[in-house]
Amino acid sequence: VNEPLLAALREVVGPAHVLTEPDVRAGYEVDWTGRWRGSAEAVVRPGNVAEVAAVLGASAAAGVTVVPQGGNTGLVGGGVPRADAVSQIVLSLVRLDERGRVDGGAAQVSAGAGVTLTQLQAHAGAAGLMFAVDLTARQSATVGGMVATNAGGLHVLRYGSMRAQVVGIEAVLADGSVLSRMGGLVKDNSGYDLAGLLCGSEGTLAVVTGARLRLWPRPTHRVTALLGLADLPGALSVLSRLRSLDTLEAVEVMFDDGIELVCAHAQLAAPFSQPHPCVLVVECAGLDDPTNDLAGVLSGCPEVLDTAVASDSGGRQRLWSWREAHTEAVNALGIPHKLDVSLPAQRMAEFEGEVRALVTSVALGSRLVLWGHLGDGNLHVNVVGPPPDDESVDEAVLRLVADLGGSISAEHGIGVAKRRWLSLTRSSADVAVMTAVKRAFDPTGMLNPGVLLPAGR
Ligand code: S2G
Ligand code: ZN
Repeated sequence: VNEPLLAALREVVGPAHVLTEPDVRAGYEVDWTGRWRGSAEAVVRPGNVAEVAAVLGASAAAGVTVVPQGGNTGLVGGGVPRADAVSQIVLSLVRLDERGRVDGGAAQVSAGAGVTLTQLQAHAGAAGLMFAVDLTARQSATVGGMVATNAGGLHVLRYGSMRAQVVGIEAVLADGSVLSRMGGLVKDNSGYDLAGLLCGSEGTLAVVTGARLRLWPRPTHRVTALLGLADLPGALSVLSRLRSLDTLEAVEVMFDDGIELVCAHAQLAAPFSQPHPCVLVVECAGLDDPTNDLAGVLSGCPEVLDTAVASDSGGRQRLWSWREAHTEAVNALGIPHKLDVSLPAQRMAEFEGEVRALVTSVALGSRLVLWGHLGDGNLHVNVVGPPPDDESVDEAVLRLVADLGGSISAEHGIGVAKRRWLSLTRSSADVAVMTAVKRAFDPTGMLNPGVLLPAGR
């Protein structure tokens, strides 16, 4: 144990916020799926930006590395201690949970890195506005982690990912200096887009401590439809027609085997009187009731075999329940190999067929569950069966995705999980530039080493 470091950290944040007991640290040291874990000298919880800077200073002086952590809902091992690191601390941002006053005139709000998505959504709602990013981990996911991973979620097709919501950012650099660009200027072309660069940087360039975020008009009408279809090609043709609706906010896809698993795990009744191979969750929202517009488009879609529609909040929640329960149902089966991939629209149907055959041949007897954000060309490929350290199925699926012109990580980021396959999606020129940027921000490699960039960068 590095007593001088612990003493210095206690000096900065107070003894109560330097957690060293193994059972107290445990929840911070393992990821949500149980696949990624490591051991930290301590979990440190600074209460403000100055303390974050001082923690980084003490860490640099002691030569330990730092794993920044928000809500610990990440899925690629990027927010928990590395399994193979010798001296590292977890820097938890949860105490930076300040919410600024909502600026209705600019439709913006400042939020600390530790503010949860649910808290932010409620804060914006109370001011009659809406924060646009929504994802199933909303109770725990925090603003800082969502910025660091450029989180996507359920509304990307209408509002974009987290980067599109970030107007400004506050972050502490490895040398303890503070980058503060929270003024909320919508137009500021005075040089490199540092806020945009830190979105998706996964804790490797700086520690995000706050963000200035865009808010949107809060729709007064919302309608959800569950659609039963025969296959993915049918779902894709319905999607193309749905895109004519300017109120379209979500088009999520599920398959019958995933729905069956979810019904068993979450004790849910089946969504329709008979199972359908492919099911879409479609949601439209606006300042007028979009139900008739949606019904109009669907009436022109012969591919739709079954429909359930709701516009009241309880009814909508019920129609979302099968989609929202996928992650937990898969986690309950065992430690999943989670591949979060995106495909060009015209390759999506081909990919579905090939990935099912591929997983059967590479990991016979394993369980494959597919679901995702069809509107973004993003599928979550989850395989339960192979032990965590047997990554043959991960490699096979990611190579198939790359062959079809897709990305090995659509929204979850690279983290530790996908690092070895970065070159499938990024050119050597990309990696060289990203490495140069990393070196410029974090010359000693103190910030989240082992994440995103190839070893030794
Ligand atoms: C989703 C959540 C995490 C997972 O359901 O949209 O991004 O299980 C996922 O892949
Ligand atoms: Zn997702």
